[in-house]
Amino acid sequence: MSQKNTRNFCIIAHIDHGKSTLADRLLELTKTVEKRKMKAQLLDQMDLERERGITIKLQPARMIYKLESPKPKAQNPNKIQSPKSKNNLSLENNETLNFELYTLNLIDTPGHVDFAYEVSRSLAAVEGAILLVDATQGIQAQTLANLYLAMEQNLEIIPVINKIDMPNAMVDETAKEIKDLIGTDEDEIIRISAKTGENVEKVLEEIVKKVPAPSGEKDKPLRALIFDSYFDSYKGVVAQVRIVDGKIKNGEEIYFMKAKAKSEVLELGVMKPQLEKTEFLEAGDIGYIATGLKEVGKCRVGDTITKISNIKYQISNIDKNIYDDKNIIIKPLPGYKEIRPAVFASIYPVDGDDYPGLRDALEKLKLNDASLSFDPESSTALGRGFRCGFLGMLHLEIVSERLTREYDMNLVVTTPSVSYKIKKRNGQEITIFSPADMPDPGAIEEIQEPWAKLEIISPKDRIGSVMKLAEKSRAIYKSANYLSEGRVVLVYEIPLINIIVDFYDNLKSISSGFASMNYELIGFRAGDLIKLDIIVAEERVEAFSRIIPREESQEEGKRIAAKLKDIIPRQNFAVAIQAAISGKIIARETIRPFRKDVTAKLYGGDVSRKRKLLEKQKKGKKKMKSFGKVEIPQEAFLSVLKKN
Ligand SMILES: Nc1nc2c(ncn2[C@@H]2O[C@H](COP(=O)(O)OP(=O)(O)OP(=O)(O)O)[C@@H](O)[C@H]2O)c(=O)[nH]1
Ligand SMILES: [Mg+2]
Repeated sequence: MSQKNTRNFCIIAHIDHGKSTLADRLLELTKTVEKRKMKAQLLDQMDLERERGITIKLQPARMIYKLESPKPKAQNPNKIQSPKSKNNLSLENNETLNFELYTLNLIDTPGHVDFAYEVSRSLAAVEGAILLVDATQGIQAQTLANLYLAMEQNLEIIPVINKIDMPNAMVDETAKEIKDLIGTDEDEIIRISAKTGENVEKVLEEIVKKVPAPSGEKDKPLRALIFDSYFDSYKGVVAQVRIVDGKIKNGEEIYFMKAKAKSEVLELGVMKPQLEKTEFLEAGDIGYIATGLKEVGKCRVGDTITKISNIKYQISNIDKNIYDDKNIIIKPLPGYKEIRPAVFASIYPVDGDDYPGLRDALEKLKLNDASLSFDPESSTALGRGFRCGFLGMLHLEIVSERLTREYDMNLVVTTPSVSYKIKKRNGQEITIFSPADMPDPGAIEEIQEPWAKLEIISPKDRIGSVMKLAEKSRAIYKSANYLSEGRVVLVYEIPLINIIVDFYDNLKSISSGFASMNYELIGFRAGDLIKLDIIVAEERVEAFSRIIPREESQEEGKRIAAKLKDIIPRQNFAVAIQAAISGKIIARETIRPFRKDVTAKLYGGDVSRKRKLLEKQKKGKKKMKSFGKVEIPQEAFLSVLKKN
């Protein structure tokens, strides 16, 4: 289909405002998915997404839309001037039939702040964005954050109010909030129910009318932006691309401009959302290119794919010194900003032999999750593993789940931490990603921790509790502004460590779900921080060590010791749990001995049955890792962070 009849757009919103549900209705209206194959949030294709009811990955889908109303005059300025040609006649016929076909490329995006990188990459592949706002919630923190991202990309914004079918929908109030925010006329804002389908057709019409057609040129050398990728054991690396300029066909040789890697098009096509092969992709299209590459490191999101033939041409022309024609020289696309992880944790295989498998799994997972970072490390207690960087706690949880499910890994994930900058007395400056790496306190001049700017949107009547929560979390108040009559945007600066664990949960509970938050890193600041060690059965467990404010250390030490007493299973000897600072014990708990003998009830002498049961018991324990004499379950590492 012609580029002029193509529209590329994504749906952005705060978490749970109905993006994927709206995508369902669009797929239905355009008959992209057969009715019998339709299911709720169809574009959430990963098991994890379906189980949790949240979108984790961006997901493109291509639709063909038949616009049945007559073409608006402004869209067809040539009509009057152009002579009556055959072509024109057929156009006229078309108009009497009253429809025109459009290719719509939709990208559904996640709403959770931990997956914001998926949103920003989607935005770079499109010309427009549907800004969806839940009428029962109004504008929320990620509505603002994602809107600003879209505005930075100069996208056409189409505001839509969702969930108008709900009895507690505040449609007019929400319209007013949107008007105040982006200046659109209130009656231009489309009001829909993505659930019942009411008014959804209008959204499609508006996309065709308002979102500009892609502007790239087919005749220029190929430039395709990689916005996502994954590994397929048959097709190798599959890149999801937006073709910015040029055209690409099956079998052509391609070149990754930043990675400087060569490959060949094994197959290409579009996502509907399932893959559908096509003959070619050209400027304006969103599709996939299967490259056959097995080395996953060669394909990175943000890279530009071009054709080898273009590069050869380019090089030979540079050699001949005739590179004045700007159409010949191919510049790689700007790509994406490097993403900065906020949370770090180490991942180790329970069985040391699985280390190469874990490395392979992480590399493949990174292909599909560009915000994941990892570096090899080793520890005396845990062996060889990886220090990984994540965008937040949910991201960490999802990554370890995916490694377990998709790659069959049995893992230990250490207690998450932020990074710290340490100035030593000898003038040296280091960055550490785990409290275990903290130098001796005597050698430290200053410790700096990351801070964030925190934006909270809260109902007016909950501001008191929100402020109390912020105060308790070392936050510094900056400003408060009314978003509407009943709601306020509070801005704080806060140490990152204080928001990554359970701040969001606490905020939700004190506001009955009505407050929301967003944060961005603003840099490192010095603090009065110390390292708290945890000693289990005389053995210091580095994976539990934490860096915390000195004033909280007594209380934290006690809390963690008590918590671990509940989580670590009883052993057949007494286990002491101690919290210590610089070797000085500040809290102590004891786990009483006990061994659950599963064979006790098997009196009689069936040895093989007895052995089988013991084997089974051993297997059940596999998720645990031995630290000295004691086996510690995986969940302990995360739960020491959580306050309740
Ligand atoms: N009553 C009603 N419920 C809706 C409507 N749209 C979505 N929902 C419900 O809202 C919940 C969240 O919908 P999703 O489509 O998963 O929301 P989302 O924005 O894709 O969520 P994330 O991708 O995780 O950010 C689901 O339970 C939907 O059934 C609507 O128009 N009316
Ligand atoms: Mg979704």
